[in-house]
Amino acid sequence: MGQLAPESAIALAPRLTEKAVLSVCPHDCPDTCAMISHVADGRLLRVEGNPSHPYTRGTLCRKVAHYEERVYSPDRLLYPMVRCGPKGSGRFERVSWDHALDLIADRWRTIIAESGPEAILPYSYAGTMGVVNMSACEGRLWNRMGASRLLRTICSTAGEAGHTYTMGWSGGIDPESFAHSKLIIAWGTNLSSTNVHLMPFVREAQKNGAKFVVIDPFKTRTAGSADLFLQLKPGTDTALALGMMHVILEEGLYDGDYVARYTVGIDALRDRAREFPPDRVASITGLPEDVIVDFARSYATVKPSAIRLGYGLTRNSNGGMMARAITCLPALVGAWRHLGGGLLLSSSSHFGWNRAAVMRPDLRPAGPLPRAINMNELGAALAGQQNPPVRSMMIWNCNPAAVAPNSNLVIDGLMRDDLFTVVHEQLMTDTARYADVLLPATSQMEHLDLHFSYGQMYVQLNQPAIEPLGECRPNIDVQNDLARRMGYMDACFSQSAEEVIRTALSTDDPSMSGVTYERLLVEGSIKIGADSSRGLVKSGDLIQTFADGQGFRTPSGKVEFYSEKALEEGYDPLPAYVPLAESHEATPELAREFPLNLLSPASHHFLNSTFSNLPSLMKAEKAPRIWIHPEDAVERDISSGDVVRVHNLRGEVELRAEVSELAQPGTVWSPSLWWHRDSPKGRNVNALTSDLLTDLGGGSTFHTNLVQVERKR
Ligand SMILES: Nc1nc2c(c(=O)[nH]1)N[C@H]1C(S)=C(S)[C@@H](COP(=O)(O)OP(=O)(O)OC[C@H]3O[C@@H](n4cnc5c(=O)[nH]c(N)nc54)[C@H](O)[C@@H]3O)O[C@H]1N2
Ligand SMILES: Nc1nc2c(c(=O)[nH]1)N[C@H]1C(S)=C(S)[C@@H](COP(=O)(O)OP(=O)(O)OC[C@H]3O[C@@H](n4cnc5c(=O)[nH]c(N)nc54)[C@H](O)[C@@H]3O)O[C@H]1N2
Ligand SMILES: [Mo]
Repeated sequence: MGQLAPESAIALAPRLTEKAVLSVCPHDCPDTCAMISHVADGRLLRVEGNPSHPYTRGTLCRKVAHYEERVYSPDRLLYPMVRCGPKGSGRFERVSWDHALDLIADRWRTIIAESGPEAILPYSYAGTMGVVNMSACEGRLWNRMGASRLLRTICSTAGEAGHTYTMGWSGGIDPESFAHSKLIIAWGTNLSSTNVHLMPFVREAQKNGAKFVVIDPFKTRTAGSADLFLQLKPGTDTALALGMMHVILEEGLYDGDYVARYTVGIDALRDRAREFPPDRVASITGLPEDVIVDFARSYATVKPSAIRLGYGLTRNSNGGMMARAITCLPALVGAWRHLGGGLLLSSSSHFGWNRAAVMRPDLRPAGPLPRAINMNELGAALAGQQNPPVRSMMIWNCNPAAVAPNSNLVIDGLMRDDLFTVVHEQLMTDTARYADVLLPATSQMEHLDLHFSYGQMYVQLNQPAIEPLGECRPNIDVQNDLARRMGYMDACFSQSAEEVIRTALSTDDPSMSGVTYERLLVEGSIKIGADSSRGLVKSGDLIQTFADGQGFRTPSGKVEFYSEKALEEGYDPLPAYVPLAESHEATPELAREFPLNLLSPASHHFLNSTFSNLPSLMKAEKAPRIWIHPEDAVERDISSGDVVRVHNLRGEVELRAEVSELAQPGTVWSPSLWWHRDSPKGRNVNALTSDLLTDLGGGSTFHTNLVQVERKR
């Protein structure tokens, strides 16, 4: 009694060295939160959302709120290691950095001499979204080497391609302007889980009388707070959009002046929309006819109206066309005219940073571009008769064993004995287990980086809060070191993180005017577009450019309902509805055996496969689960809590059933993403997902899968 445990004594001692550091959440999320990291005695104590940041507004999501759990996770890798057991066994022994990097460079030199540099495949995505540790590392080394190019298509390219045929680029409105809207539509996006910091702006608008509409095949958390929830059949959004256009055009509710001045192809669009009268759209989407008509009328008449277009819905075989069709709507009704009106898919192309100087495409060897491999087709690329075969991969910022579709095929590839795999990671992930050489990476708390955003309009600087754990090194340092060992002596391979950041900011693009490294050091965060023709300062400014038709970058300079460019590139020049590639309509035989449509969108407590290893968040997410409608459950004798076997021709997984009317009959919903490590039978939902590509943009189709579900006996 009375004796303090040593830890408590430390806890009571004054923390003379406690400091607060300006940080940025680096993860693949539209919010890109401004954080304050509190550090004492060289240790991260806690993080908080920066209260003075206009978009973060002092709150963090549940995942990041205890970031110290992730930084000090027992899964952290601390030293370089080489494999000492069979592939995939997870058995490694510690080596020095010099040994590991020499081994890699030697092996690559041999492969390049025998098979050429295309036999090497860099594989990365957005584990961190920093300019230094993402962007620079995607370009420089691999361009200089002439390695295979990776098409980074897993997330956003289908949406961007569809949006771009209509608008000429993927820019849109400032999310902060949503507060001024009178009608907000979350179309195929689960904002309350995936874009948490937009919700206060939605709530503010609702308080001022706005109606909030959610369009989703599943009744998500977000749908729970909607004034109107449209639970359509999956993959039918283009038909809904065309049905809305039908009503708007037939009833003369469109903005004739805006359409005449700033759009092309209205007559062709009218003809196409005529093919989609409300009764036909009702039978395609499963929505009642009167609901479709009423919704179309509200969309056309309530002003201003803002659409938040999700990347989620575009992960369907017909997802590019969904974005193409939906992006036509705001121009038709003149929504772009008003503050609080328009559409937002992504804000990333508003940031006019010096991409070429960071990525260095000019470093590529002369001659034709190296071959491209679509990251969604990794399994096939590793299995196929490629010429040359992929003999080595370096993987960083990504966990393809867990996140890529058709994971059984991916894992077969990673198991290849003749594949030399280098993984640079923070954690012992599912992918890290297949490495031949495993390198430890610093976390955001341990390195310097610069961040733009795909969901808001601020440039932000992340300053390191603590020293690197163990022997961890940032991506940029490791890649620079590898480049020099390969004999690439270009000056960029000696750049520090700060120099990369200064390079990114060295531009006269008006969106970036006034953004300097020195200011960022002090202020942490600066909104883009001080005197920009394409950016913005106040939430209204960008709108002005779309309002007077200046913001469109198509060949005609207008919103293209009819796209000559799409036609030239082999696509329908108009928005076109095509049923899902795996569906009762398109593949009736497959659907007899596998009658249920599986959607596998983002989960609330994980971020793709990040955070899925942390006990507190695993507990909150409960178990790998699947939601199934009571009708489908009764037929299969399934009750909530039962373990079910879910399978198709690609694989099988075991999940826990949630029998619930949140799902609709014929559609099941299983949020992503648990690690294979923590999934029953060692396989997560991606054992079922398709590696088919989207109609536009070569994107992923994580929601276009037919499966069968049965109770495990
Ligand atoms: N908590 C959390 N936040 C995240 C992520 C995460 O994993 N967890 N991931 C981050 C990343 S990388 C991204 S890209 C974004 C993604 O964020 P979102 O764009 O919100 O994407 P998802 O959650 O995958 O899917 C959104 C919704 O699309 C619905 N959907 C599926 N098919 C269709 C369809 O045919 N039509 C319609 N209308 N809806 C459909 C799904 O039911 C789902 O509710 O979120 C980011 N934020
Ligand atoms: N079934 C299903 N699968 C999906 C999706 C889905 O909706 N359903 N969503 C897809 C989408 S939208 C996306 S964007 C992808 C995302 O897939 P990934 O890009 O693989 O994203 P994460 O799962 O977050 O894994 C990122 C990894 O990067 C590591 N990392 C973080 N920071 C650093 C760093 O500084 N250096 C290094 N070397 N490593 C770092 C993390 O530890 C983590 O293991 O997943 C896709 N997979
Ligand atoms: Mo994503």
